[in-house]
Amino acid sequence: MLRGPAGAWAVLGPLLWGCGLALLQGGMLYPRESRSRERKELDGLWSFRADFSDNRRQGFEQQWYRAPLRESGPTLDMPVPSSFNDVGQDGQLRSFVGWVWYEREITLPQRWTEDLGMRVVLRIGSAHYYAIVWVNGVHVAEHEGGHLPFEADISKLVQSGPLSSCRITIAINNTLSPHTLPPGTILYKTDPSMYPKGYFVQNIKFDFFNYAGLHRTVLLYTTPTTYIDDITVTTDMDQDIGLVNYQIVVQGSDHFQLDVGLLDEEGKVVAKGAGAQGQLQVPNAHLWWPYLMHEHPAYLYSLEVKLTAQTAVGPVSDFYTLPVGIRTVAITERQFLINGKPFYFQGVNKHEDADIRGKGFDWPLLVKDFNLLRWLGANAFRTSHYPYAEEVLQLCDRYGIVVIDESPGVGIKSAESFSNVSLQHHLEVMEEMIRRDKNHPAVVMWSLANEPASFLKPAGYYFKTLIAHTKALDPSRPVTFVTNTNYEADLGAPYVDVICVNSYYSWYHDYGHMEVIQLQLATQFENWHKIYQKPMIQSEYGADTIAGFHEDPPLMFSEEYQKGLLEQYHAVLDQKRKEYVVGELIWNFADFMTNESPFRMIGNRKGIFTRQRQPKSAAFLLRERYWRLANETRYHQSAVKSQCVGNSLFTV
Ligand code: GCB
Repeated sequence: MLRGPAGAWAVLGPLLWGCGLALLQGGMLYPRESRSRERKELDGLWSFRADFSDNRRQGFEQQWYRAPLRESGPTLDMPVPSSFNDVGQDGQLRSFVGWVWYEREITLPQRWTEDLGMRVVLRIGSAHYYAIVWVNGVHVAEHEGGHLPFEADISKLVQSGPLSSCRITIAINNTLSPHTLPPGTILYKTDPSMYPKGYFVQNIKFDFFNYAGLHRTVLLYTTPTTYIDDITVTTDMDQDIGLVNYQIVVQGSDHFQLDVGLLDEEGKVVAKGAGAQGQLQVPNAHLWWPYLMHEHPAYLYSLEVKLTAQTAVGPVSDFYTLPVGIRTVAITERQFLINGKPFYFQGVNKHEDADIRGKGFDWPLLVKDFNLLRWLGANAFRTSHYPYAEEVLQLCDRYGIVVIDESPGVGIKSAESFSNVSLQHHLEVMEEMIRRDKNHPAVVMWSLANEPASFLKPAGYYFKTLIAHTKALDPSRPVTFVTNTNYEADLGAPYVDVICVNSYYSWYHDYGHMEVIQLQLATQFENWHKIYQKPMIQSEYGADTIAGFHEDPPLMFSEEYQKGLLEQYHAVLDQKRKEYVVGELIWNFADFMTNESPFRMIGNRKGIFTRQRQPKSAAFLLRERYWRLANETRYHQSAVKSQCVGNSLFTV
């Protein structure tokens, strides 16, 4: 959401939020280079300062954006992308709540500042949580929400006169309120015998560290002033003819022509069209199949869009290429169908989380994670508990890893967080999320929230409205939210397409008693299914495990206990997947950082991999299971074979 001027925030201070509904304008196409578009990444070292003043408002009072940051006080070097929390040696910065300031001076190519037919756009991939942006001291954008991109057209600013450099200042506030997503509260501790004056803490109801900063790439890109603003693609099948429906939005001129071509992986044009919307037909289409479901999974076509426009400065062309996977998604009472075939989610829940960089995007980490997923035989993950970087979804498209795309609706626990103010913000977040992720074939379902207090009275209206809105924005995908509410008390469940349930039997209760898991899990499934004849996913289960701790017979926190617990779950899942259970997602792919608490030993240890991505015993167990499940379908044989070289266990 883009907002008005920054003044109000300076007055309200760091710890208050308001969430008015702004109408979402414009597209959010991933910035790709093309014959008409350039991009300049601004990753690297930025100048940085946290505003430690009592009211956290000194930066606004002294207008730090007006002049280079170094002129208003000392600065630190801060890497982008990265969370600011873990790169330093200062414990106060690690847990800082309030405004931090980032600044980068850049030199623009001369053409960008002189060519009035060029549009220069500043794009921020993710700034957690609230961000205000200035260019050369001029306010250009504000955005609420830490996991989705926002942009500002800065052409006028950079083309207004001779310019030697361009200064970008971004103030970011990680304060959460009952109406933010995720929600949080600021608690002032006022007992003078225990706390110094003004002492406060930020309370959250979710179990991951509230990392903050510029978490994803900041970049500049260009388009012509008449440009392709948005493309929406949906796909279908008619016998063996693939149908690609497209809709294109152009900005900058009403007099234009659009030509589209669909290219196969060999670069051959397989269909052509013209105009702002239409349907392309692809005879004998290669479908986009999930990993291990077909010998050639994740087939991607390229939709090449060419815009030609007449403008005051003459004819202009813009080019944009979008990867397209042709696939269908549907559900029955007992199945989740991809391309008409039953699909079983055998996968993980993840986090964007790693040592030092926190939630900062990192290519080596990403590639490692995808290699591990494929080694594991996982075909799916949930973006618990917020939308991940666009590059993550691009890799899912390329590798056939199916995604349940989750909004940052985690920790919605109080009645206040179900209020209309919160709901309006959540509606907007879904708009932003769908606008960004709608064209990814890998995304097969939207998840609106994780473990909300969906037994509270306002939850019924909240989820009914939110789900209807999401379906109106995207009628092509099922919608869910992930629950841990009792099946009889859940007021949101009637509106979801797939029931996703988290449970921690023999972990958060019946400690150490793995013998009760099978009974409790079977009862859980049966109870839900009795009321709602809908497909179900075990969306979380797991046990904290310290890598290298061994106890036999198994004790909690040992590798043996994690394995044993998983095996108990699997025994029931193996029965129920023959009925209506359509997936299992382990909690969690890797250990991750949390707030400090006596319940967490340097973070959450439920990973089957450590935070450094080394396997615990459970990873081998799950690997054996997932490859065995894959072996049960007949579509994947050659993929399984190629993965099995040198591994007799999985030879088919
Ligand atoms: C859950 C939450 C997840 C936690 C997990 C745990 O139910 O959805 O965010 O990390 O339990 O380990 O407690």
